[in-house]
Amino acid sequence: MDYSRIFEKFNEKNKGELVFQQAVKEVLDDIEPALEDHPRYVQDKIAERIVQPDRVIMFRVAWVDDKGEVRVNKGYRVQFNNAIGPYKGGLRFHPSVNLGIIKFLGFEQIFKNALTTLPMGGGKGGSDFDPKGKSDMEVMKFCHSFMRELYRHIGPDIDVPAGDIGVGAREIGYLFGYYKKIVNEHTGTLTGKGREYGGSHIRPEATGYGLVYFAREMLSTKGLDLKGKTVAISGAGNVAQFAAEKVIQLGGRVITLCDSQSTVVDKEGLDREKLEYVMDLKNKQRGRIKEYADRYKAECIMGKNTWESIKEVGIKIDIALPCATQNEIDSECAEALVKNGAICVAEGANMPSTEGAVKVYRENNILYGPGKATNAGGVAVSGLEMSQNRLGVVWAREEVDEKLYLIMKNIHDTALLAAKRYSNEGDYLAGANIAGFLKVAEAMHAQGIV
Ligand code: NDP
Ligand code: 2IT
Repeated sequence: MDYSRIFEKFNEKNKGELVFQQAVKEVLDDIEPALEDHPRYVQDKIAERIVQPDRVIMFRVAWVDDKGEVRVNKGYRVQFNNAIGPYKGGLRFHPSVNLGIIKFLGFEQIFKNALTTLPMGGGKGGSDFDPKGKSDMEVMKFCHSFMRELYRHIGPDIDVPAGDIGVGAREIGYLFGYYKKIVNEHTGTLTGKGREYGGSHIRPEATGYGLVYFAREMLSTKGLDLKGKTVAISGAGNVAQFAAEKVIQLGGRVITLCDSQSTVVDKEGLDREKLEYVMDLKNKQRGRIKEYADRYKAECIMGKNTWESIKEVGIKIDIALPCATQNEIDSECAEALVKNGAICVAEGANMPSTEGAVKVYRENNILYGPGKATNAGGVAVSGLEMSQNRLGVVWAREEVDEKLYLIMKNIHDTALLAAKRYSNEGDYLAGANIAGFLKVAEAMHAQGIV
């Protein structure tokens, strides 16, 4: 079987969609030994089929801004694969969003969701709408217009969207309110809802907490823990905030955060009070992270993300938690991480490391946890939110947190086991790709050629 042919053909058919190509290559590179071991998947052309979305929905989103001017954005929902459950995945609102980005995210989501062990297929959506600088009224009008089209394609057993970059509690509220209004049903068709109207405890915290639970498991395989470790985090949004909270709770020292404008470096480390300030600044005032530096006399590096800052000024760290966006760490930043003492990189963002960066981690035996395993806590608790909505119950905070921890530990152990069987011991990336793929492949095989 010539696997490079599969990728070449895929590339020809998906020209210009570079991040989608990157995500697919990463998976195809790793699953070869697992495919060789399962001739039925080769015969069924599972690899060729899994890289093609079931369905791509694109639509116009027209809305009126506060000045009365008509605005037009693009809307997307990619329903990638529902072999193991309804399509499930977030919505991203960011000016950079295009079809290739949504396809890459939807593709990653298939394997991530499979790893959670919950019955969720893969999907993703979004818009090139930029919530930054918009009033609440404008965000509401946009969300309502977005849902005016999306509602007909989603449902609790069809496709269940949630948040991602630029889509948090406020946006989910507006999206859900409009959905409920037009279908006249109060069902769990979106997750990440407020707790007052069907949301789950721990969903806001889940991605960040889950990430740190996973990092702790990785460290424990080397007899290490988080206590006293210096941690660099990128981003200052949902994932970064709660990753920081859990690191602080477990005795680590968080010294960086960033946004798309600057990085702040606080050598003393964030504490509860400083983190509460960040949460208020970002989630309520919707301000810039450099205001943190002004308030706490921290260093502020303009125009650079956390990793470029570490490369530029040389900051000693033990653990790196990229929690901003795709390809934020390139091979040079990865080299700088190694040089500055990093022993572990665990990804809160989706595909934050370039192919070159991953190569550097592998060559330097860095404990490397890939996003589709390490950030699966968010969608896992979304799955738990769906379960609670279906049952009409509310689980206690402690119960959901315990379930989240067990899911993260299981993903960790599953990835390690698959890596040992089919790839190199300790290669979490290969392990996660293989274990996620095998589950979906078996479901696709069982369901025949559809
Ligand atoms: P948010 O919108 O809450 O926060 C994103 C943060 O990253 C912001 O601080 C943003 O800065 C920063 N950022 C975005 N782009 C860049 C950039 N190019 N350079 C530097 N900083 C940047 O999103 P989330 O925290 O929800 O998502 C972060 C990552 O985690 C994404 O990759 C997402 O796909 C992934 N993820 C999210 C999950 C969730 O449950 N929310 C679950 C699993 C993964 P600014 O405000 O200036 O744009
Ligand atoms: O990338 C992701 O896993 C998310 N943005 C969360 C998806 C979800 O459905 O909760």
